[in-house]
Amino acid sequence: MSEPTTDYTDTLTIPEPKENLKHPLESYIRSERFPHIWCSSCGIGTIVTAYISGLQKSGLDPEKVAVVSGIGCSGRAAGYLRLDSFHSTHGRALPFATGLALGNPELKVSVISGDGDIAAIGGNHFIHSARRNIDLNIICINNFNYAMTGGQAGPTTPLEANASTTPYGCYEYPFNLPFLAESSGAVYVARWTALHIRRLTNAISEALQKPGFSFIEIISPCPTLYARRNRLGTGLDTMKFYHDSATIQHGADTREVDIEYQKKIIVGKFVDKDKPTFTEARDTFLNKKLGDQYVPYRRPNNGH
Ligand SMILES: Cc1ncc(C[n+]2csc(CCOP(=O)(O)OP(=O)(O)O)c2C)c(N)n1
Ligand code: SF4
Ligand SMILES: [Mg+2]
Repeated sequence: MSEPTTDYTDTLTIPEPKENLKHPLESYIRSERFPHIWCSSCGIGTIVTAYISGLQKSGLDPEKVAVVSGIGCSGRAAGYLRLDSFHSTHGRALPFATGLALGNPELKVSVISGDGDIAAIGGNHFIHSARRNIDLNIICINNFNYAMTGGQAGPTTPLEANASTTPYGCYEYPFNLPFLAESSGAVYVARWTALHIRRLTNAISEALQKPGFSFIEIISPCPTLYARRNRLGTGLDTMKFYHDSATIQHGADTREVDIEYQKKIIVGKFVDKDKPTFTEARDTFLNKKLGDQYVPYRRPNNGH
């Protein structure tokens, strides 16, 4: 008996959009690039929506906002946002963003990228950008693994958690990212999960308006790799876990917000302080030293 054949042609045809039927966030999302690459019930899409809502709430002119990312599932966010954006090489989002922010001080520059990108290969850039208080807004999507490349253990994988490179469980101590950010010099530090959309949106709005180095860690479900390998269920099960395990503690001491495998997650706004940005510190210092001889950098007026 011959194998039954199935014609998938119909299901593979992407229907033409009906006239006037647009994505509700069309002005902020490059829907012409859809379908996107993210798996069903991944947390990244929800975070991108929160970013757009936070941007709208901040009142910033989208023409004066740019988004930079490195490589990874999270890094794809930059390409789907209808803003000036750049998908840089793995771990190098921060140097690119620094150049952009210093070259055009009128821009507010966000970096939206993964835990591996920001805290592993880009870790050195991270601590030095925070130390210098560069005017950047960092959104770190922490899914506890290098997702795009197959679920390897990364700098935030909790002890005991299973990853493709730690099949018996992770034995490397993970970073506590809010503590790393604060101790390196960040002026705004918060942590939320992909479940806390309203609070996350407010945090993004606040961070976008904050001069200096702001950092938001967002714990996000990766059902395809991290959750599957650890038998934690679907993305929805992960969200349920966040619902039951997250405790809001604004102003918590960042030394005490480590994340242990499948234990409580402390979230909230931990740090919000004022300090001169890199540019302000440079201008004040050189003005004092050089007086009238010092001419602060101004973007050349090239008609744009
Ligand atoms: C210099 C360099 N090293 C390694 C890679 C391979 N690589 C691409 S994405 C990725 C992991 C990304 O992990 P993360 O930043 O946590 O993002 P996620 O995919 O988890 O969202 C790696 C190692 C690369 N593209 N370039
Ligand atoms: S592999 Fe994980 S992080 Fe990447 S899109 Fe799929 S669910 Fe999301
Ligand atoms: Mg990751």
